[in-house]
Amino acid sequence: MSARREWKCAIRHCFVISITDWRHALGSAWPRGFMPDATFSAMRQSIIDGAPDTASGLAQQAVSSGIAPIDAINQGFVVGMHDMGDQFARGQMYLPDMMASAEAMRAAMAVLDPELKKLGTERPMAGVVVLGTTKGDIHEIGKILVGTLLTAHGFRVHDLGVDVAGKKFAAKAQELQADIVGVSALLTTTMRNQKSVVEAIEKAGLRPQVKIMVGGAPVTRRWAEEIGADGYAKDAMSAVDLARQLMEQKTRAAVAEPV
Ligand code: B12
Repeated sequence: MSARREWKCAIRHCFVISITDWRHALGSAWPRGFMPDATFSAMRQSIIDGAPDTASGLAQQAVSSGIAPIDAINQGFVVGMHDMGDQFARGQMYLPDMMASAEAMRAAMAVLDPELKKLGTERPMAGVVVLGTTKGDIHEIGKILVGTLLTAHGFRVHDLGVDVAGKKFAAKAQELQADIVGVSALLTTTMRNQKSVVEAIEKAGLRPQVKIMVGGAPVTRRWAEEIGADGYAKDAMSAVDLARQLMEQKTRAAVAEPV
């Protein structure tokens, strides 16, 4: 980390601590479930600073204050990831900075992930999803978030990880008799490999029973249509809605054509 960034980081750390102290000083003066904008800004900043301890502390603070984990993620930490990406694109941040930000995001998720998953424990099984990031691509944060929210909403998710070839998606979908395959891509170069996944699933003869959804920052609805996927979702919450719609389509098709 550059000296300038380290210095900025130290000042911000004091600011975050003082926000936390205020929260304690005010005690119950803040209603449970309320989180001031300054805390969301501090979450965002902890990602830009690549500060895992601060990110983890703020995530814990959100949990103990009764904040919906998804709000902490979407209104705080993910905003930081997007800002980080913009600064990287403008040449104001470099690869090590981006890696530090990813580390901070992981620290926050380590606290928030179990909280999100708790929501799904008492739900009936909604469907089986095989999830992964395409070949050549190692971005995983968004995909993990999608998997967590699907799990929280009753889906059984098998995450194949990153840099996954089409054949591997197809083999796992066959083995688990998956309902849905979800393919993530964060690079304009690797989103092409989403098409290879569609082709591998077709080649394995699984297309009639397996729905395919795609996502990731450069992916669009139009791209999904172009490669023959069944749907696209822009974020993790929309991915849950999409997965539910795809399950409904599967059920309707099964009723229309009984075996
Ligand atoms: C963190 C990060 C990294 C980390 C990844 C760490 C990790 N463990 O994941 C590291 C440092 C490793 C990295 C490496 C690189 N990165 Co990078 N990275 C990012 C960054 C800053 C954030 C990505 C992220 O986590 N976002 C937060 C999550 C929550 O959002 P998300 O991923 O978009 O996911 C959401 C939706 O897209 C959707 N979604 C995602 N997946 C799926 C799947 C399905 C099925 C569905 C339905 C929905 C869905 O839901 C998610 C949750 O809401 C982005 C910038 C950006 N704005 O995206 C650049 C970015 C993606 N990286 C970029 C680049 C160039 C690279 C490198 C090539 C850099 C280099 N020179 O080496 C390498 C590539 C390595 C590789 N082969 O994959 C560029 C890509 C440019 C392009 N157009 O192709 C970006 C856009 C930065 C930029 N502005 O230039 N990167």
